[in-house]
Amino acid sequence: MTPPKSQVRDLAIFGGVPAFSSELHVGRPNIGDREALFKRINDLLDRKRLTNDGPFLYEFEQRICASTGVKHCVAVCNATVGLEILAKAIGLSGEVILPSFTFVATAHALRWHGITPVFCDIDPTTHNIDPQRVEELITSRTTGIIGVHLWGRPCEIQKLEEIARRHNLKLLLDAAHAFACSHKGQMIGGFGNAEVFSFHAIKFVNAFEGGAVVTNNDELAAKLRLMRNFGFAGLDTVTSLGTNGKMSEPSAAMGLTSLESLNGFIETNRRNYHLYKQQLVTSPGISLLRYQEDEKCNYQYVVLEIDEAVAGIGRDMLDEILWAENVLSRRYFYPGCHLMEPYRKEAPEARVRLPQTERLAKVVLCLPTGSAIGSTEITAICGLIEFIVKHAEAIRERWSMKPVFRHPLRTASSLESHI
Ligand code: T4K
Repeated sequence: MTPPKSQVRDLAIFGGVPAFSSELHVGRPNIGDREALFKRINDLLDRKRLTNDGPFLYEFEQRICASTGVKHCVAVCNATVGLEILAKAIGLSGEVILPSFTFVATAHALRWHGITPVFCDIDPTTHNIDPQRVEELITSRTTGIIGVHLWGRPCEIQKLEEIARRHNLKLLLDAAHAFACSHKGQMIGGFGNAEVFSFHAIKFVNAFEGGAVVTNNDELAAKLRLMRNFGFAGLDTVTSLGTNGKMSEPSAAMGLTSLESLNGFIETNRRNYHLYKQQLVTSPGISLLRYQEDEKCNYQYVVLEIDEAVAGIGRDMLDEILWAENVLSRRYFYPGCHLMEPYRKEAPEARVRLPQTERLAKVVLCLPTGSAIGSTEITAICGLIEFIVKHAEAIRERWSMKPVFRHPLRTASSLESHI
């Protein structure tokens, strides 16, 4: 790490030495107890059971059921396939209402089946789907609603349940971010008709790649299990359409090992979050998204909102400066699904009803957290942000003179403005 900047020209974007000699990522995976993982890998190799309903898969599913209090867990190869299988198993068709401010997988899982995602605006304070707007979008073709617990903060479940009940719609919850979080004292997992977790590498609990559909509905769970395995109900009996959504034994082994470190991962995230919270107060115009700390939360995202009018610098400029310093911040979930293909071309009119989504997508920035960073890095990142905000005017004046900086991970298209 280099000493703190004293002048604007010390910023790496203007040719100075980057604050960090190696890159800090938002999604550096948490790695639990390697010995425990290696032991499991050895076991599965000795057993020669690599996938297809192995003992680690079974144990992983049992652990998820125990920790969420949900009756059934159907572990899958990733959450996107989990959402796809669930959409099919529960009979979604026609139109389904969901937020645009989410990872594109939520929408793609529907569109993959020929279902039309109807994007709904969000509540700017919660970043979650706005139930008031949902009802306006219901038509005779609507069959369901997908709420997303963005950043692990539960969406307005009761209001969505009530709307779904009144209109006879299915309610699915994309809980990709919300494993180990609770809502009104109840663990996420048992709400709606079913919920879907992600255990992708960058999630705080990972199975390399992985996901799980959880539900209290026996019939739905049985359907999901069949669909995950090509529809096989016996060695050579196929009773329904299916796909290959299975979680492999190495993934389940990693998932189990991650679960054993769950409390440690959450504690690290919580500590990181509070450090950011304490230290960002000296940067006006930079606000940190709050968690409801009287509920269980996993603190896995450090989410900023940049108020350009106050900070003197916009989100994209801040992002570019941080990348030059080797802080690889992320503009999740810019620009919003409705401005990604195929949705952008298929439903250009959606923009009109998504003002909050479009505003938020331009101001949100996620910072690195997890076990790959600690207090030294966080203090340096916060110091850097404070410096940038303090010198915002001088930075803006100098901006047109900066050398062209393009990180290899940032292609021209990732930098272009979609709006
Ligand atoms: N619903 C929601 C709301 C979601 O957020 C997601 C996924 C899904 C559904 C679908 O879940 P899965 O089907 O994936 O289970 C990532 C993840 O791929 C994705 O799982 C996640 N959400 C989304 C928010 O982020 P990218 O495009 O940001 O990943 P990438 O490759 O740029 O990685 C992020 C950073 O992490 C990089 O700076 C590099 C670092 N990294 C990444 C990996 C994979 C590592 O250091 N090591 C690694 O192994 O999408």
